[in-house]
Formats: sequence, C-alpha cells, structure tokens
Amino acid sequence: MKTNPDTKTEITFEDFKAEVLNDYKLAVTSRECSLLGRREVLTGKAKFGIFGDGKEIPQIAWAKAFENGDFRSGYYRDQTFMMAIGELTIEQFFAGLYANTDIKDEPMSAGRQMGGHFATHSLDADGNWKNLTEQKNSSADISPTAGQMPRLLGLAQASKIYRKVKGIDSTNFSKSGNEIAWGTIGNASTSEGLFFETINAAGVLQVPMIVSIWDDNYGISVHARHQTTKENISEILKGFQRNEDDKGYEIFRVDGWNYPELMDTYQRAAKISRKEHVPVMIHVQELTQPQGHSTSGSHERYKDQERLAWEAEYDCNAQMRKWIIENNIATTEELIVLERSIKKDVRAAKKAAWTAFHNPILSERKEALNLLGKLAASSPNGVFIKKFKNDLEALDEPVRRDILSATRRALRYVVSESSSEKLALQNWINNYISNNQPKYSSHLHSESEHNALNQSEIIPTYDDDAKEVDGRVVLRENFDAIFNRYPEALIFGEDAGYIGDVNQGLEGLQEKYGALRVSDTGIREATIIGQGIGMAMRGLRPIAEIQYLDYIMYALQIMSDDLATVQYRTKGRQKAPLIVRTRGHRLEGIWHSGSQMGGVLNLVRGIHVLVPRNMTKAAGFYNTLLDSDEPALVVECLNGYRLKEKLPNNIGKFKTPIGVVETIREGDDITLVSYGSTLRLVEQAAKELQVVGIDAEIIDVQSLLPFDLNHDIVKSIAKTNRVMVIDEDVKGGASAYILDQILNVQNAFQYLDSQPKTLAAQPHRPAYGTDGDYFSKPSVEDIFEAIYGVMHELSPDDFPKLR
Ligand SMILES: Cc1ncc(C[n+]2csc(CCOP(=O)(O)OP(=O)(O)O)c2C)c(N)n1
Ligand SMILES: [Mg+2]
Repeated sequence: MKTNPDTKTEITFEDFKAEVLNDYKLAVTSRECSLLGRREVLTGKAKFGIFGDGKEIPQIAWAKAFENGDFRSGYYRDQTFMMAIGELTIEQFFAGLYANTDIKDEPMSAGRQMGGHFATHSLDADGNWKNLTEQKNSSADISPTAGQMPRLLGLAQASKIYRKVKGIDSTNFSKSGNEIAWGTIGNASTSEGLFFETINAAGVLQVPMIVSIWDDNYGISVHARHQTTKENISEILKGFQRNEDDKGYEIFRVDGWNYPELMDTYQRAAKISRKEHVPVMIHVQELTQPQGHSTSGSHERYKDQERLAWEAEYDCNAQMRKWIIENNIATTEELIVLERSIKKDVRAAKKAAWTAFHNPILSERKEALNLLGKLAASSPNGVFIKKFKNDLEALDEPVRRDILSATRRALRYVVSESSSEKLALQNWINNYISNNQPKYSSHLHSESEHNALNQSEIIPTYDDDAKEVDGRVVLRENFDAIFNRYPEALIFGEDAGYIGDVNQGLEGLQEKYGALRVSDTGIREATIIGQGIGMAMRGLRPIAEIQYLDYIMYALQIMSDDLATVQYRTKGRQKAPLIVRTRGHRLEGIWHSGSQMGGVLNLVRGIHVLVPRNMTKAAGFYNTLLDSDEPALVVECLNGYRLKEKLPNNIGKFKTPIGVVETIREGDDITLVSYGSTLRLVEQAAKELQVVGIDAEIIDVQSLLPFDLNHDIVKSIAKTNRVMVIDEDVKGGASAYILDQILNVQNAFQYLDSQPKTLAAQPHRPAYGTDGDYFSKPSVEDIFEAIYGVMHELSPDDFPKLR
C-alpha cells in the first residue's frame, strides 16, 4: 500500500494515473481506518482512539520526499504517513488499538502505547543496531504536546555530525549526513515553549530538519485565537526566514487539501534541507478534523455550523477526489468501485487483527476454565468456584485481567484444602503471571548484553609517585581519553566548548577535538537533552551537559517523558544511550546548592542515576557508561573540582561499577549511608565520634538508580544493628527512597536494634553564605549529634545527654 517515491519528471499518463489513484487509495484506506477505529472504541473493543483523519493528503506528499535513513519525530496524527512509507499495515493499526502485546503483530510498542503513537525498529530482538540507512525510521512518539521537538533537533544534528566529523563509523547510521529529520506538530502545540526553543536552536545550528505544522485551527476545543498571536504561526515566525545575509529557515505555506501543491512543496523542501542542511518549516494550513479530536468527545460542541460546513467541503480527501475527477484522471464511477473495495479490505484486516489479538486470550481462558472446572468438582466449595467459571465463560471479549481475577479469587475458597487440582491452579496462576508480567513491564532498561550492569569494575591504578591534582584535572584527562578512543563521542552544553565548562573539566578539548564535538550551546536545557536523545538514537555517543543540577528542572520533563521511556515504550527496539552530565549539591545559595534528588529519582525511572563522591569516581562512571547502551545521569560534586585527587595511570580505562556501594569506613556501632558531597561531612563526624567511643561504618551509595544490587547495606546492618541515612536533600526526598530500599527491598528491619533514622536538610532551599549552608543542610555537628543521640538512647550512661 506504500506510496510511490519515484519522482521522475517524465512519466506517461497511465503511470501518472496509477500513482495518483494509489495515493487516493492510501488516503481513503487511512480514513476508513479512522472511521472504523472510532467505532471499535465506541463499541468497547478498544479503550481509546486518536486518529489521523483530515491530515491524509499532506502526509502522502511528505512520504514521497522521505528517503531511507531519514527520521521522523512526530505526533499522533501521522498514521497515513506511516502507512505511506510502508511501516504500518491496516492490521497493525488495529493491533495498536486493541493493545496486542505481541511485537510481531503490534510493532509500534507491543501494546504499551495507545494507538497513534508510532515507531520503527532501530534494534533487533537482541538489542543490536539494524542498518538505519536502509530503512525508513520513526523515533517513538510520546503524548506530551511538543515533546517530540527536542529529540527532533538531535536527530537532525546527527546528520551534520556524520557529514562533518571524520573518523566515525557511520555504516549503520548515515550516508554522508544526507538524512533529514522530519518533525510534525499540531498548530496548537506550537504554543509550547519546547516548540519555540527547538525552532530557535535548529536555526542556530543549521541542521537538516523539516517541521510540518498540521494546522486545523484548533487544539481540542480551543481555537487558534487563544493559541497563536495573529492566529498564524508562520506569519509570526517570519523573522526566521533566511536571506542573502543571514542564515535561518526556509518557510513554506501550503493548503493541506491541495494535492499538487503539497507534492511540489515537499519536494522543494527536501531538496534544500538535504543538500544545504538548512532547517525548513512547512505550515500546512486549512486542514480539518472530521471526527473531532479523539474518541473522548464530539467536535459539534465547539465548532459552529459554518465551520462544520467548511470542513466538510475542504476535507483533504474530498478535495483530492474532486481534483481527480475535474482533471479527468478517473471517473466518479471508477472511484466508487475503488472506495467500495477499500471498505471491504479494511473490514477484513480489522477482523484479522481482532482474531490475532483475541485468540491467544481465548485459549488462555480455556486453560483457566478447565482448571476451574476440575477444582470445582473436587472442592466442597465447588459451587462458588463454579460461579467464577461460569462468569468467566460468559464473557464475549475476555481480557487477561478477567482470567486472573477469576482464578485468583477462586483460590481463596480452597485456602484450607489440599488437592492436586488446587496445586494445579496455583501453579498455573504463578506461571501465567510470570509469563505475562514481562509483556507489560520488561525493557525499562536495556536487556541486551551491553547493558550497564554487565560492565565490571576496573580499579583506578596509580604510579608510586602519582601526582595530586585538582579533581577537575582527573576529569579533563579522562574526557580527553574518551574523545580519543570514541570518535562518536561528543559533549555539548552551556560554556562546555570554548572555555571548557565552568569548572574547566573540558579545558583545551575544543581546540583538540573541534567545535562540533566539544561545543557551546544556547541556554536551553530541554533541547540540550533532546539534542542528546536524537543523536544517541542515531548511533552517536552524546554527553549532554546541564550546567547545574538546579537547572535540570527545565530538562526533567524531557528526561522523564522521553529519555526514560525510550526502551520501555518500544519494548527494546529503540535506544538512546545518552549520558547527562551535571554538577550539584552544596555550594552557594538557593540555586547553586540544589540536591533535589528525591524529585529526580522518582521521575526518571529508566535512567541510571549516579552520584559519585569525587571526580575519579565520576570519570569511572563515564568510562562504564560509554561501554554500555543505556542512558544515565551523572551528578558531579560541585564543590569537588578543586579538591586534590591522585591522578590514576589508567585514565580512560578504569570503571566505576553501576549499582554497587562502597564501604569507605568500617565500624561496629552504626551504619551510616550517604552519597556525594555530604560524605565528606559524614567522614569528619565519624572521626569525631570515634573520639567519644562510637565506631561508625560509612557506606557510599554511589548509584541511586539502580540501588545496591548486591544488598551490601543490609550485611553491614546485620553487623551494626543500627542505620542512619544522611542526605542534603529535603526530608522525605532521596533519604526516604534509600530507607525504603533498605527496609523493604533488603528487609533490614530484622537486624535493627534501634529505630532506623534519616537526617536530611531543612524543607526550604539552602540560604546563601556559610551560615546559610550551616543552618539549611546537615552540618558535621548535626550529624555527630544525631548519631550520638541514637547511642544515647541505647546507653544513656555511656553517652549522657549532650544538650
Ligand atoms: C503537555 C500536554 N498538555 C496537554 C495535552 C492534552 N492534549 C492532547 S492533544 C491536545 C491538543 C493538541 O492540538 P494540536 O497541537 O493542534 O493538534 P491536533 O490534535 O489539533 O492535530 C491537548 C491539549 C497533552 N497531550 N500534553
Ligand atoms: Mg490542531
């Protein structure tokens, strides 16, 4: 059903007619899918539908300009495009609607995403790259409006890197950087900051990015007059238009119902962008939304009669049909025959998709019914179990929840019986859960052999006369080794280029590796992350630098919604092994002392979160991560760049393991758990506690996500029988997370002789100055007294009250 991408200029009328009719067939097929899709939701077979009706024709024009190696980063209206490039069949469309969990039937997300969220496979089933230059690519969609924009920037920039940076093995990823990254966005979503940030950044970077704005005048019910100044996005963005003196954008405006003009526009746009690496904006106006926004409501509530009449007339499919007839390409009768056969085809494919989705569940139900029947026959409570069986049997369209709910509840009626039938049902339920849970929960992280947990530790080694250097020098030397070893590695961020970052961990490296690999960016945290995600999706190894942890808040949404979910939402068929480098924890003032780790931790599940206590540990994490295929956030200690560390002699090679804690002081009385900058205070307090006879063991967590995979902390608690978590985040933040891990995952409660405690910061942001820090975050005295207090409670005679 693909559209024909052949755009040769001289073709016969018959060829021309065949191509036009093929395009029309595609448009009508897609429309029929939308119409039937909505019915499937309204009759209860599917839960939610959001469709591409009213946007069909421009997507066919776009698909003709889209070449192998190109990437899409779009949103939920693009089903026609996906069909046109041959990456979405009718069956797959319906499989998505039903949430079929088999990736062969539902390649977009194996049922994890609601319909209308599209993806192609960049990785094979083992997590290895496919050759992306030999296929048409779509990065996996996310639902937050404009959330597709930051990633689009990186997908486009990758072409520039592959074209200009020498020495990268581009076999699987690029042919001389000739690939375009194509974005789509709804008119209303251009109101989002992410849209403007991305547009500006792409203009600065001059990357091959083409953004199509599907303009139907509305965002759900809200009219353009509430969305866009002058109600016209390309009008207000006119200042981005390039001219003879200044670089910028090429901006096109075209009506979405005008088939020949759309064809022409997309061809011209592609030519400019592919060759010259110029960003392009195509404002596709006068589009419609025939069935309203989604299955959640009807558009008659907010569109007046005049608008509805206009939409009926200017429906892009209707206009194409009219154009075909007016230009004598085909007759009305021919089109009616075609339309009838399309309806039949879509109905048949829909039915096949339903059968493929439903049959496995029916046979699972059969097994359950069989076991329930046998249990009923063998149990004195058989009458109750029979009822579960009958109710389950009576369902026309059972889902897995129905099967599990019936069998698990039935088990309660035989709790005090013992029979082979009961055992059989118990085993079946256990197997059923362990077989099915991964369908919904696998691939939060990489499951390939390259995952970060498969990397073993390599200890830093030192010459006998190893130099003591500033911590930032360890980092710089290590980054130097990284860029030398991995031509595909690159780093970018605010002040990361020319001056080599605000703490000079990259000093001199731009000069050595060039401004494309060690680069300054604008102040735009969300698109710094997006730039990294897009480049990582195309085989590069970006390190995105966020200047301070405090400002990661601007990027946290994209980290959470996009980066953290890439593996999960594609069931492991796409990856973005982006390293996010930042620096944080205590330094000065409200916004340069942030340690908002609790917030971060709870929002980025899917990304490793690493909190090295010094720069050697940090460098070791970068080395580990570059040998793995997973995204991570590394938080360097802001006050550690000028502290002295010995310079290892295996720079670039030593690796800090992920998910492994380190005991940095041994002791018998209490286990102190902490990380990052706070550790230095904890160590000082431990020295002072020793003087009064308290012997503390200190554990550096190092890796918050994943957390202490070997359960070493509980081993320490088994020895000391006491634990305190010390953290400069607010109470209930990271310290609560750590304690939950210790108590609920490691089951430490059984070893505890004292109440487990947390010591954290004041609930406000840290005040400025030395005293601001002292009164805002745990001090050495606070730590000393808190631990002393635990020992006082235990033995008031040995440790009399301090104050
Ligand atoms: C960040 C965010 N806010 C709100 C929503 C809910 N929402 C989904 S689509 C939509 C309207 C989008 O309109 P537009 O961009 O014009 O696209 P259209 O559906 O009209 O094609 C809204 C408000 C969302 N998905 N994400
Ligand atoms: Mg809209």
